[in-house]
Amino acid sequence: MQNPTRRRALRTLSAVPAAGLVSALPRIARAAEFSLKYGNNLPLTHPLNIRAQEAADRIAKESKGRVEIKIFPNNQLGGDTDMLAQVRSGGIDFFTPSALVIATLVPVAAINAVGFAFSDYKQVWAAMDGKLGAHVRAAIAKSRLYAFEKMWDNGFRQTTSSKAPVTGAKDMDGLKIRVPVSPLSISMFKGLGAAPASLQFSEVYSALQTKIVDAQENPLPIIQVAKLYEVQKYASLTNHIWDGYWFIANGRSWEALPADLKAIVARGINEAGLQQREDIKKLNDSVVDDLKAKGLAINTPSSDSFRAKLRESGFYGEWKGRFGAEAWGLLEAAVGKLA
Ligand code: X2X
Repeated sequence: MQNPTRRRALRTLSAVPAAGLVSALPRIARAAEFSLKYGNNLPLTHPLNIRAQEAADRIAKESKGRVEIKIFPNNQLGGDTDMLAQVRSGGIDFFTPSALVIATLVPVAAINAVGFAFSDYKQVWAAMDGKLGAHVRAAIAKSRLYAFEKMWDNGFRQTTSSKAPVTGAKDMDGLKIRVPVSPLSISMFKGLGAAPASLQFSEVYSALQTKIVDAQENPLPIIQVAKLYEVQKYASLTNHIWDGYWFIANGRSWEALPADLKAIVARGINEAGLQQREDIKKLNDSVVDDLKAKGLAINTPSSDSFRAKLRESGFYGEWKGRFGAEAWGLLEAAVGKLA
C-alpha cells in the first residue's frame, strides 16, 4: 500500500502546473513564517555583526525555521538616518542605532553619551541594565519601537586626526572633526572649542580621505574594522563618551510575533548582546598594538582639561536642562555629581 503522506504529497504536486513546479518547490520548503530584515552601519567583521549572525542562526534553529532574520550590514540599506526611517515605517524590522543616533528621535536616549560621565564598564552596565536603561527603553517605546533589554556595546569613543595628537582641551581649538548626526556630539565638541560637522558613518572614510574633515571620534574596534587608520595618523585615547547600540524592532513587527517566538527572539538577541560586550572589552585591550603596527601614533591625555572646559562652557548645565531632572538624576546616581 502506498504511504498516505506520499499520496497526499503527490496529489498536491499534481495540482501545481508543471512550469511552476521547479521554482515553487524550494520556496515552499524554505519559507519562514516570519522573515525579518535587520540593517546596521558596521562592517561584517565587527563583533556586532558576528554575534548578530550567531543570534539569527540560533533563533532560526530554536524556532524550527519559523523565524528568519536576514542581516544587511555596512550601510547596505542606506545610512543611519535612512535606516531609522525604515525601522519606523516597517521597511526593515530591526536596526541597531547608536544611542547618539536614536536620540534624533528620542532625545533622552543620548543620556549615556554625556561627556566624561562614565569612568568604566562596571558603571556603564550597572546603569544601562538598571534604572537609566529602563528609563530610556520606556521613552523608545513611546515612538512605537521595541528596544531589547540588553544594549550592545559600541565602546568608549576616542579621537583620531590626520593633523596632530590631541593632548588636552587646547588641541580641540578649531579642530575640524566629524561627529555622528547627534545634537549632543555637536554641542559637546563646540563646548570644547572644536568645529564639529555631522556626517553619517557611511561617509566618514571618504570625508577623512578627501580632507573635508581632519579628525573623527569612534571606539577603537570601529577604527580598526572600518580601516580608518588608513586615512588618520594619530589616535588620542580621550575616552570622552561611552556609546552603545540599542537593538530595536519595529513595533508592529514585534507585536506580530506570538509570545513563544518573542521569547526565542529576545533570548537570542539579548544573550548575543552580552557576548558582544565581552568581545568589545577584549578588543579594546588587544587592538591598540594592532593600530600601532598599522602606523597610528597613540597617546593618552588626561581628561581634566576637557572636563574643566565643558564645565566652563556650560555644557553640563545645558544638558541637565534638556534631559530633564529625572533622567539626569538617574545618570548622576550611577556616575556621581557632574555639574
Ligand atoms: O557613526 C559612528 O560614529 C558610529 C559608527 O560610532 C555610530 O554608529 C554612532
